[in-house]
Amino acid sequence: MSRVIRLNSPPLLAYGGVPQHISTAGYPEASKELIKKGLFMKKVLITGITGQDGSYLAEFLLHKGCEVHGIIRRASTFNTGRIDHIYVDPHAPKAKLFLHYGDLSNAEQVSDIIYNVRPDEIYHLGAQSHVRVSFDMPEYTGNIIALGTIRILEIIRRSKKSIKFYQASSSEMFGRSPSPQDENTAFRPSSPYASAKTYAHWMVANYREGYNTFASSGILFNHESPRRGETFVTRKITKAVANIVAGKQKKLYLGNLKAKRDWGYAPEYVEIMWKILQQNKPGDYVIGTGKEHSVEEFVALAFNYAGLKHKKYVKIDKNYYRPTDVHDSVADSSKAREELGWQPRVKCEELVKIMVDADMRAIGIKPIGEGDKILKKRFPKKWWKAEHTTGKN
Ligand code: NDP
Ligand code: GDR
Repeated sequence: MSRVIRLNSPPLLAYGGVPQHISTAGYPEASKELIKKGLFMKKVLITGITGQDGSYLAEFLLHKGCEVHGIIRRASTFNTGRIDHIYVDPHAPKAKLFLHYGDLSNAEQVSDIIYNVRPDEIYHLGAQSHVRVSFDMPEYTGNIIALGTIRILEIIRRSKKSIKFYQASSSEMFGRSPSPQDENTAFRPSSPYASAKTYAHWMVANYREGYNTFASSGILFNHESPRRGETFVTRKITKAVANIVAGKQKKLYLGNLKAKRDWGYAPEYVEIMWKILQQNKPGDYVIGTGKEHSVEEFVALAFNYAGLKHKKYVKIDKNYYRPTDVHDSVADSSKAREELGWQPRVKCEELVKIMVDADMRAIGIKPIGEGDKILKKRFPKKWWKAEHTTGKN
């Protein structure tokens, strides 16, 4: 069924209405900040708000004084653990965060949400984001990542409102192209996930060139945090270390230890997403630290930090291998450095400590504490309130 989206018509109040007041609920920095930066009541929509990046981004944009809307999926168990600490009842006069049920597989639903919210900016982070899982579910992964992106781009194109669009592109699109990789490196995707992201990435470029859509892509390299999903390798490792110290786990089963990745710290990466959309012109930006480590090095760093010898605990399970894997991956972020002032503050060795400390705290044992010190030193004006998925600090 075709549907005409008239974003210039008055907003519908189907979702409890859009409050027309300013609130800085829990974010006292926001009022000064939003006046200074001219972000007065900017309305943003985030797909994937319940994920690692979406949760940090929501917190960052609230801190910036925006009214934040997010799309969540209906689930039989709670899937809002990463944003519970910023959620307030939408009826509360100070509410600035609003959640809407939707799924990226359903264009009509997504268009209804965009029509109702009338956002100034859309941050499109929703995805089946697990590369290994994409080999098991290639069609679903393509539907959500590739077609899900097209669905939103089409809604923007048909609307009468100018909406800036951010696409969560991935270093996985480079696949086996030699490192370091920049905006001109050829894409050689080597998984269903990477192929779907590449399709979406090129469609974003098409809409930018063909329809003048303000659509930008951040080609982000791996970024991690205590809020990282527990089946991604870094979090799987840091959680295992905490569990082993607590006597709750005996072994850690992993796949390819030789693969290398450029691992950064997630809160820094969501700050740059925002910055990408504040530029005068849309474009593509490669974002990473420029340093790589193997999975085995990450393992050794995490176990050593806790005073453990990793070889005693780590076992290989071939089931975690992928039919094709990316062997190494290093960003050349020169363009972002020059145009956006990108300068990552957290090194991989420090990231490991931040994550192990958070996992220790989460299971109720005393953290070693170096990670906490790194956070204090690097982020004196820290804008996020919870380190961990559960919101516990
Ligand atoms: P997560 O897996 O943590 O979060 C993915 C989000 O997408 C979740 O909110 C999830 O909802 C939502 N989602 C999944 N499927 C659907 C669907 N069918 N409809 C609506 N929402 C859906 O990913 P990250 O936060 O780590 O990554 C954010 C984005 O950035 C992703 O697009 C990812 O591919 C990309 N990316 C990530 C990098 C990284 O290192 N983290 C690097 C480069 C790109 P639910 O909570 O219900 O599952
Ligand atoms: P990646 O992250 O595939 O780079 O995608 P992941 O942490 O899943 O894998 C990194 C590397 O570790 C190897 N590995 C294992 N991986 C997992 N998940 N589990 C294991 O037990 C294991 N053992 C070894 C993998 O083979 C791989 O080489 C992430 C996601 O966030 C994507 O959405 C994003 O686009 C890219 O980063 C950039």
